[in-house]
Amino acid sequence: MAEATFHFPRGFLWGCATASHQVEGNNTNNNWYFWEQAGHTRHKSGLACDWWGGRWKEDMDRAAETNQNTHRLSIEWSRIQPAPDRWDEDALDRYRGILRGLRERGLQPMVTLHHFSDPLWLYEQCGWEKETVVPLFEKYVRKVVEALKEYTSLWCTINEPNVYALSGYVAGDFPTCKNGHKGLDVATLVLANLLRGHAAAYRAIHEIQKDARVGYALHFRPMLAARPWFPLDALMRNIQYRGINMAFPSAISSGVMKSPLGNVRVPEVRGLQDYLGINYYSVDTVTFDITRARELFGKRYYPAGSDLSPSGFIANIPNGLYDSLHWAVKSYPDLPIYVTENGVEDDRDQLRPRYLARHIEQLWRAINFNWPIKGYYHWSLVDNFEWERGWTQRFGLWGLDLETQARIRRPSVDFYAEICKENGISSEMVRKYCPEVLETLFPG
Ligand code: IFM
Repeated sequence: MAEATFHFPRGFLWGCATASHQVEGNNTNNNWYFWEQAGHTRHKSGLACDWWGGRWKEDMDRAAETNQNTHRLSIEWSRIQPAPDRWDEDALDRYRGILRGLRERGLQPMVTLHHFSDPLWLYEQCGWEKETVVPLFEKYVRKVVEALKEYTSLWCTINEPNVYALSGYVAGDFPTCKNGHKGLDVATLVLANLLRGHAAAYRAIHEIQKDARVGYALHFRPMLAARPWFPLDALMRNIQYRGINMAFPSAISSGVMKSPLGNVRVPEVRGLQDYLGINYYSVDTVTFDITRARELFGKRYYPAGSDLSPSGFIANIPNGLYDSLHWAVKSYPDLPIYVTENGVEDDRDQLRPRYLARHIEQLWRAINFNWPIKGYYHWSLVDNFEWERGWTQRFGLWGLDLETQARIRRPSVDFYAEICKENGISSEMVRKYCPEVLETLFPG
């Protein structure tokens, strides 16, 4: 077979994504810390990857030495504003140092302002359930952007608002207000406030920094009806699809948030995004299930025979990435798109190389239609704290030994390093790291 390479456009961004609570360690002043202490998570975050203790430096060395040219990280609100009336200038300095460190290593920062964690004081006031959160979030955003604007103009206001609202208020896996508020009605309220927060942040950032590019990261789940000919499966698929995927996109397109409980007007958010971030992991199959009242009678699952990650959390369905990007470009023609997360939990690195290869191929397919896709962030660089699932899932290119903080170089480190260096993926690489999919990617 002749060797071949799928090339990416010049200047394409290749990196990894992380989030403050998942990597920093010793984060003891937010809702997740409280949730962990109350015993709602499989493990505690503890030292995590010890970035706050300084290990971000060695990890950013790793990213740079393996040819990455960008990194997406998040700022921990509870560190910047430990109490409603107090800013922590040292914490801001620390983040300035981190972003400077990224720049010195040739890594363009994408900075997320909210990634699932809220300061404890906000949590105690039932945070995003109340519209009063909006000016508070805006104030925090202004403080951060003023402090960090020297180092980046690429901002992500809120990570996966749909996951934040639904995992908390519907599934009960994420911390909700201390009084235990739950239900789709509260989730809808929270989503509307997150939209208002996004709008306020978008305007504030642009006021401070004229050339800012501001967007958010949407966890997007393509969905299929289990039996497309069966009206109840098709209906459930549509309800789940709308409920999970469409709150933010519908509101940003039209000023009206569509939810399974009806429409909510959020006119101030209309048109407010400079790019769309897509977090893609897998595709759900949906069937009608009379026992799932809380999920509006829709059961989401992976069909038997799927290529599953070790805990069954993710199925390797690469064309779902293409479909997600297709949806994005149809919804917002010409808007730049970033794949702000994509990856798989796999402590033994058996699935990850072929997951990576096949998703990069789908990305390349999409780029060949001239869709304006600007970068790809792998989730994640090093194993990090996986929320309610604790340390049971290992998403890192690098493994983490929790006892010693040693990083373990998985084969995917070198595979991704070759992809970033080549700015493409070649048949030689695939033969070396995941020969089982060589014929799929490079037939003949
Ligand atoms: O770890 C999470 C991340 O915080 C948000 N997106 C999905 C990842 C994997 O579960």
